[in-house]
Order: sequence, then C-alpha cells, then structure tokens
Amino acid sequence: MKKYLLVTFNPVFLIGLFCLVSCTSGNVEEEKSIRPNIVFMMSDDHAYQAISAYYDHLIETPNIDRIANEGMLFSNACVTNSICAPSRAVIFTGMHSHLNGKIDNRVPFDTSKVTFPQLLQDAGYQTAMFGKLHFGNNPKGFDQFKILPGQGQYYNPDFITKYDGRVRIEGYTTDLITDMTLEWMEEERDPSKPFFLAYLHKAPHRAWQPAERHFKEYINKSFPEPPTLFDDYEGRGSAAAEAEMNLLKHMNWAGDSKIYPEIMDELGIPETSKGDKSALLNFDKRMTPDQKAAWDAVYGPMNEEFKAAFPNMNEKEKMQWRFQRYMQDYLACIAAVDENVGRLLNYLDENGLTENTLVIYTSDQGFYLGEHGWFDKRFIYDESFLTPLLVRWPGIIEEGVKCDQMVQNLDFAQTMLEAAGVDALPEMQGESLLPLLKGEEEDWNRDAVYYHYYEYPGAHMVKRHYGVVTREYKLVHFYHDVDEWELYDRKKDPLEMKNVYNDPEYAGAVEELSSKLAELRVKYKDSPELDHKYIMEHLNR
Ligand code: SGN
Ligand code: CA
Repeated sequence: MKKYLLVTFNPVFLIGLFCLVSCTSGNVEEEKSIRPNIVFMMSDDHAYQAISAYYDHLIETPNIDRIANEGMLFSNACVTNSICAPSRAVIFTGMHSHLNGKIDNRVPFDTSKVTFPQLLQDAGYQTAMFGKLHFGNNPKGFDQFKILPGQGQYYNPDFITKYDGRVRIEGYTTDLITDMTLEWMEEERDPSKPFFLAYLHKAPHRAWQPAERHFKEYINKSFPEPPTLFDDYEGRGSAAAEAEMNLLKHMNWAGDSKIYPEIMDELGIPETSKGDKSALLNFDKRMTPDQKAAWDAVYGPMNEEFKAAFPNMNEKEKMQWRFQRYMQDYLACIAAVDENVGRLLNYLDENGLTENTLVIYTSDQGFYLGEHGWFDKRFIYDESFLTPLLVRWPGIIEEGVKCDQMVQNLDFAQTMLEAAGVDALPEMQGESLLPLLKGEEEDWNRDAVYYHYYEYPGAHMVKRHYGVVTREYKLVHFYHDVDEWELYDRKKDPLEMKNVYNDPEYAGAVEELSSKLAELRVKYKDSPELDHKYIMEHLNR
C-alpha cells in the first residue's frame, strides 16, 4: 500500500503550490505536483435523516452515499446558526455570524468581508458557482456564476448570471443547476488551473416541489413516523412550545401539502398563513401547460382522496396525513438531488478528475422531518443543529471512514484553503479539518462548540438563543423576551425531551457547561451585549 506525504513549498513564486509525493518502500517518486480541485456541494435544508449513509429508513441516496463510501462520513458535524443565509455566510467567511454580520436571512451579506473563494481565485484557482447562494447580492471571487435570486423557484427558474444578466430557463431547478455545472466543466474549465466549484442546490427547501419523474413514485409511499411526532413540549421552556413549525398547525395546506384552494374551501379548511393558497397558485402560474397537466394528473387524484377522507379524520390522523404528505414531496426533491450528484460524480470519473478532486457534500443546516412535530430548522436541537457532511479525497482520506469529532461549518473555509495550500485569514475562527481527513485525530482537540441563533421575531417564531454543545451535554440560553435555560443529557436523552437544567443531579454539569460557554463566548468574541439590536447598530444597518 502506498503512503502519501504532503509537502508544501513556500518560496514566493510557489506560494500555495501543493505537492503530493508518493513514497513506496524507500523509493520516493513524484506523483502529482498539482493542487487539488475542490467541488463544494451544498443543498438547502437537507436533513441528515434523509441521506442513507446516515439513516436508511426514509430514502436511499446511493450517489451521495458514494462520497462517504469512498471517503469520510462526519456523524457530528454541526452549524453555528441554523438558518440558510447566515450559515452560508459562516461557511464563506469562516467567521461566526456576529462577526461576519449576516446574523439573519434579512440583512444582506456584507460584501466587504473576504470570502475563501476570493482567496482561492487570488491564488490561481478558476472559480465557479451555480445554484442558490441567498446572500442578497452577487458573490465575489468567481470567474463565473449563475445563481438563483433569493430563494429561487423549482420550476422554470430565473438565474442571475455574471455575464448575461437575468435569464429564465425552462426546466426543473435541480437538473438545470447540474446542466450548467457540467456545461461549465466541459466548455469553460481551464485545464491548466485547479478549479473551485460551488454546486449549490435549492432543493429540498420549502415548498418541496418534486420533478415530474418523481411525482408518482413518491406520492404513493409511506414513511415511518419519528417517535417525537406528537411531542407536547412538556418540561421544556416556552421556546419549543411557542415555535410556529408544527406540521398540523403551521404548515400550509395548499402551498405545502398541495391541497387545491377550492378543495380547502369545500372542506372549510382555513389558510394556515396568509400566503397559504397564493403559494400554490403562484407555483401553478410558473408551470408550463404541460408541466401543470403532469402535476394535476398525479396531485389531482391525491386531492380527491383527501377530500373523501378529511371529514372523518381526527386530529391525530390529520397530523399523520400531514407527515406523510410532507415526506412524499420532501424526499422526492432529494431523489432528484441524489441523481444529479451522481451525474456530477460520473463526470469527474469520466474525465479523469476524481483522483485529484476534493469533494464535499453538506447542507446549509439540518431540518426537522416531523421530529418534535416540526418542519423547518433554527433550533439548537439536534435535527437542525447537526448537518450532513461527507468528504472524499482519494489518496488523502481513506475509504469508508467515519469521524465523530465535533466539527462545524465554521471550519469549511480553512479546510478548503489548507487543501489548496492557501493561507487562511487571521480573523477566520474555524479549524482546518485536514488532520481529521488524514486520520490524525490526535491533532484535533476540540471538546465543545458554540451556537447562536438571532432571527426572532420572524418566520416560525423561534426565540433567540445561544448555547454550548459537548458530546455529553447541550446547554442553551433563550433570551430577548424570555430568560430561560435548558440542559440536555445527550447520551441518556438523545431525543432531547427532558430539560434537566434544574435537576440537582446535574448541578455539576450546569456549572461546568456554564463556564465552558463563557469561555467560548470570549474565544469567539461574542458577548451578552452583542444581541441583534446591538449588531445592527454596530454594523450601521
Ligand atoms: C421561507 C420559508 C420558511 C423558511 C425560510 C427560511 N417560508 O420564508 O419556511 O424558514 O424561507 O429558509 S415560505 O413560505 O416562503 O416557504 S432558509 O432556508 O432560506 O433559511
Ligand atoms: Ca436552508
């Protein structure tokens, strides 16, 4: 078996040049002298529970799983702030939200903050981005980009392009993002340079509109319910009970469950939000007549069945129906993501790029698939705090390895920079994952991570909170209009149903975790005063 030795040359003219030398029983021969390509794949709201490499009860994702089978699966990867645009800003800047300024989905990204692709581009990488960014402005540091405006559309989406303005393209977004990625690889890629590609899916974000080829299969499936589907939030503070993420109470009947507005009227079902019916009607308008006909051919009969069944359903059955309907569309969206990841991986194979390409698959955060009765994210509780992370780099990462160290999206920038042999900025706050990727766990000594969520009041009404998470415990402080603490014993209570903050048995843990939290707030330069209002004023927004 070959052993690889990594050597970085540092003379000025060679800064960043990455050299991979293969050593075989005393005979050292130079094998590659090129820097790796990097493919950063990220989906939007892709729960790890919906990747079969993590959990195979909901869906098979053979293509995404391939990355872990041929590389590393992180079972304890998490975000610092579980919401889309802030998570992306953390990933691109390598700084926590309170320092990069993108604390919520509403403020635009501060483009004076340097992102790691800018550094890669400066170091000679060819850079391209396709898909959903969600910064509220265009990315810097890209030779080419085609991005969805805002949240983007599933059908016939508009794209903001670097060279051709805003264009509308007919088709299904997940397929189109891959088409433009492959087209760029084929026609614009400069083989004399390493490349960085940001391949960013909109799917499986709300409102979960699948591709036509997946309608039929998924609408007839049924899925196992999570054990906490009927959580009543007893014993926890007000945040969980007051969040507006409940499948039955807060999910749109038309926009999300795809019940036709006229059937809602016939059954006397009120809108759950003011955009409930219009969400579906706007989606209808977006489709071509053929797309709409294909949709109605499958969703029409589902509506008829629902119309017949609804009058006899009790509350429990309604919740169960909502869960199945949600999973059918959410998972069908993932089926298209998985197929398209397969297309891109095959392209790398067929073009001799697999060997020298670092491939990362992740999501901007996790997502609730009915756990605690919820959809959406935002909370520090595991399903939205943890995020999928699968990484492949032949020759560096061994095949089929699992890593359970506590890593964060905060680490991604420094990881990719180190892989490329480019210096990180001093203000970046993560740690490169290279030691873990190389199997050198002894060089990794993080025992706790820090989390801070801000977007409240706002969509889904999840209260502001910050906290510290270790392998054993999770300590959380909900603040702003409340002052509530929660402690979870992650080993004994993995479903996080029992707040033990006031349990005398845990007094020692509370003390220890509180001082860890204070320490991390100093380390990451956060403080109790740095709340939403302060940051907005501080940033002059
Ligand atoms: C929209 C969705 C929310 C979702 C946010 C943020 N509502 O507002 O359910 O939490 O986006 O998502 S919808 O009615 O417009 O679908 S994020 O991924 O961008 O953070
Ligand atoms: Ca998201």
